[in-house]
Amino acid sequence: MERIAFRTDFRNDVRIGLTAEQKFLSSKYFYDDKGSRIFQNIMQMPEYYLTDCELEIFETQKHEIFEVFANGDAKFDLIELGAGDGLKTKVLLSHFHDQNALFEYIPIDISEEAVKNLVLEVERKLPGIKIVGKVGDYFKLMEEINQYDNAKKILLFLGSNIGNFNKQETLDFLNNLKSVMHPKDMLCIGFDLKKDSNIILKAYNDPHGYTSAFNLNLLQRINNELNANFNLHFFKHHEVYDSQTGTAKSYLISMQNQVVEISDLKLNISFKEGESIFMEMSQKYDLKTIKELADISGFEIVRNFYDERQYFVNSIWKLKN
Ligand code: AVJ
Repeated sequence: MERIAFRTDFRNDVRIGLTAEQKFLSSKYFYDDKGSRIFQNIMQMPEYYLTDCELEIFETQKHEIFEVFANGDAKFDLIELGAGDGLKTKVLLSHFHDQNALFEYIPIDISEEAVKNLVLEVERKLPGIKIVGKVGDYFKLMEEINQYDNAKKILLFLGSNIGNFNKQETLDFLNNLKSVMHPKDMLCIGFDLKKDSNIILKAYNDPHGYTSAFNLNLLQRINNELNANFNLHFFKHHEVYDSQTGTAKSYLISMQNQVVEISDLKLNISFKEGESIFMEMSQKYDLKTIKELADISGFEIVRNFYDERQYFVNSIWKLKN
């Protein structure tokens, strides 16, 4: 396993976010080792349908997916951005392996623990598969990806991770990917689709408390890493979904007037009762938006794979001719 050097902007971003008029923190900081573990709990709850849908797509359509990826030549590198525990990807790996595909799997994740476990799992359960795990921030990984230039590249960005980006970040991200892609390369993106708001709200406001713990863990991380004194009991998780725009948003609401000290930043932050910190957005899409997104960022859709209920799509893109 390799560790990619990356500059962490955590301090700066926390300062900027918590001194803004509408306080905010970036959900990309959710994934320390503890946060990654909580996210694995989220993925296992029945309410979080996204994982089940994508797993269903892979299990039922792995043959077609392989045909599209291989497109005649069975040699490629599979690079996964934000691989996490790689649970869903393993279904594909195992099938590709059975097809005697010549591929290398390069999972990249911000959590060292997650990458270590994934590499061990794959080596144990799928012996013979070439795997090189990398720890790092995939926002800064484009040069890294560029090294894999001998074979065709398949870039995987699964789980609707893209939903965490706002419009501009999405376009920047796609542009960056485009700059490291060649005509034969493909990009497979998981998009969560618009659906009944109750289903979405249940996935992000679960009765088990995992989503709440996931959000609060970022305050704990600020306590640990920047010597702050957030009292996690004084904040409550709150979820909203706008069915018109398809945007789900997570907030932490201050339950009382309070002042939090962040020693390392020499900063006191006051909260009014009811004041919110915007924590995360999870965008939901429709096919029209996905087509437009591909089009304006210079891609074309090769094929879309849906689950039975059409809750989710894995959309496979290549560079526009
Ligand atoms: C990992 C970004 C896809 O937004 O659905 C799950 C993260 N947040 N529950 C999502 C998340 C709250 C998740 N992504």
